[in-house]
Amino acid sequence: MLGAGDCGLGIVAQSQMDPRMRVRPNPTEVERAAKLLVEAKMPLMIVGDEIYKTKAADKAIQLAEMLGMAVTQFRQIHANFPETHPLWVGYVPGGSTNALAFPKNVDVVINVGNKLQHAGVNPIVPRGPKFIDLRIDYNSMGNIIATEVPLVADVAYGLDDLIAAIAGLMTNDLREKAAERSDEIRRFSQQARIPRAQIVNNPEWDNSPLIADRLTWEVAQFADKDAIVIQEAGASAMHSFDFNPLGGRELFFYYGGHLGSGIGTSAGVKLARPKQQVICLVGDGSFIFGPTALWNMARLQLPVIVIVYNNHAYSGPHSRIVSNVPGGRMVQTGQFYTEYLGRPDMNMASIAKGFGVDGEVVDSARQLRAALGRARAASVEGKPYLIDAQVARRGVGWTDKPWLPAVTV
Ligand SMILES: Cc1ncc(C[n+]2csc(CCOP(=O)(O)OP(=O)(O)O)c2C)c(N)n1
Ligand SMILES: [Mg+2]
Repeated sequence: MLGAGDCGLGIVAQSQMDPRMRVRPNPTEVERAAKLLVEAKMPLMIVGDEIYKTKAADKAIQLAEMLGMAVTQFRQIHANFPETHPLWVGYVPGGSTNALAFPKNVDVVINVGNKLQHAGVNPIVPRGPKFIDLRIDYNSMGNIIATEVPLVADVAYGLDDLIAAIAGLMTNDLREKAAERSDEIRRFSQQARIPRAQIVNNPEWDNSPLIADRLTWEVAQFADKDAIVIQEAGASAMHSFDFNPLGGRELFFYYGGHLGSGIGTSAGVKLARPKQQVICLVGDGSFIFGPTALWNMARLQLPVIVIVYNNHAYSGPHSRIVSNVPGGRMVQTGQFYTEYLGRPDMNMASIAKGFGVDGEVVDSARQLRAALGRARAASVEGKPYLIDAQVARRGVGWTDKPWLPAVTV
C-alpha cells in the first residue's frame, strides 16, 4: 500500500516533453536539392506542421521568396504559411497537388515538414515532378511518393542549410527568372482573392437562418488579430481569417477527423495560451459528440468563445450518402431518415447552461453581432460563452419533416 509520503507531483517543462531534434540534413543531399530547385522552371513548396513546431515560418518564406516559388499546404493541424502572402496559392483542394488550379506545370516539388498522409490511391505528389522531402519524420518518407532527395532534418536547420546552399548558386540570370515567376504567381494569387472578397455579395448574405459563410465572416471580423481558432465545423469552408503563423491568427484544425475533439482542444489550448483569444468553431453534430469540457471551462474559468454551426444535421455524411448512392431507396422514396438532427430540436445554449456555461441561440447576423459582444464581455470576466448559431442546411434531399420509421415500444 502506498502511503501519503510516497507520492509526489511535478510539472515537467514542455521543452522536455516535446524536444527539438536538432538534426542537420546531409550536406551532399542539400547540394543536390539546391541544384534541383535553382534549375526548376516551376518549383512548388508544400508546407506542414513541422514548420509550426520549429517556429520556422520566416525561413520557409525566405526560401520561397528567393526562388519565386508557389506555396501550398496539404491537410494539417496548423496554418504554416501566411495566407495573404503573394506566393501562397491556397490549400491543396483534392488528394494530390494536381488538383491545384495553379501552378500547372510543376517540375520540382519540395515538402517542408508536411506529414503527407494519404487518404486515397493517388500519391499526393504525382509521378513526374522531382520530389525533395525535407522533414524529421523519416518513417513516412519514400514509401508512397517517388523521392529524388530525402532530407532528414529538423526543418528549421534544413531550411537554413538549403537557403545557404541556394544563395551560393544564385546568379543574376537565376534571380531574374525567380522575379518573373514571382510576378506570375502574384498575378494568380491576386486574381484568386477577387471572388473570395465577393462573398459578401451572395444574395443569401442576409438570410435567417444564417448561411455558414456569413457566420464565418462575422466571426472573422470579430476575432482578435492573434486569435487562436479551433476548427471542427464540419462542412463549412474556412475563409476570411487570414491565418498567419508569424504572430497573426493561428489555426488548430481537427486533422484526425474524429468528432468531439473541438471543445476539449479549446479548453487545453486556452490553458496553454491564456493571453490569446480562443474561439472554437464546431458543427452541431460534432459538438454533441463531446461537449464535456464545457464543464472544465466553467470550473477553471477558461474564457473560450464557442460558436456552434447549428444546421440541425450531419450535413456532410448526408450529402455523401446521396451522391454515392443517388439511386438508393431514400432518394427514390423522398424519405430521408438519416442525418437530420432537428426533431426533436437540440438547444445547444441549454446544453451549455447544463455544464455551467452561459450562452444563447442566434438566428440572424444582427443577433449574432450582439451575441459576440456579450461573448467578449464574458471573456473579460474570465468566463466561457457559447453561441448556438442557426445555420442553413446545404445540399440535396433535405426535408424539414424527414421520415421516421414507426417504432412503438
Ligand atoms: C467519432 C466520429 N464518428 C462519426 C464520424 C462520421 N462523421 C463525419 S462528419 C459527421 C457529421 C458532422 O456533423 P456536423 O458537425 O453537424 O457538421 P455538418 O456536416 O453538418 O457541417 C459524422 C457523423 C466521425 N468523423 N467521427
Ligand atoms: Mg451540422
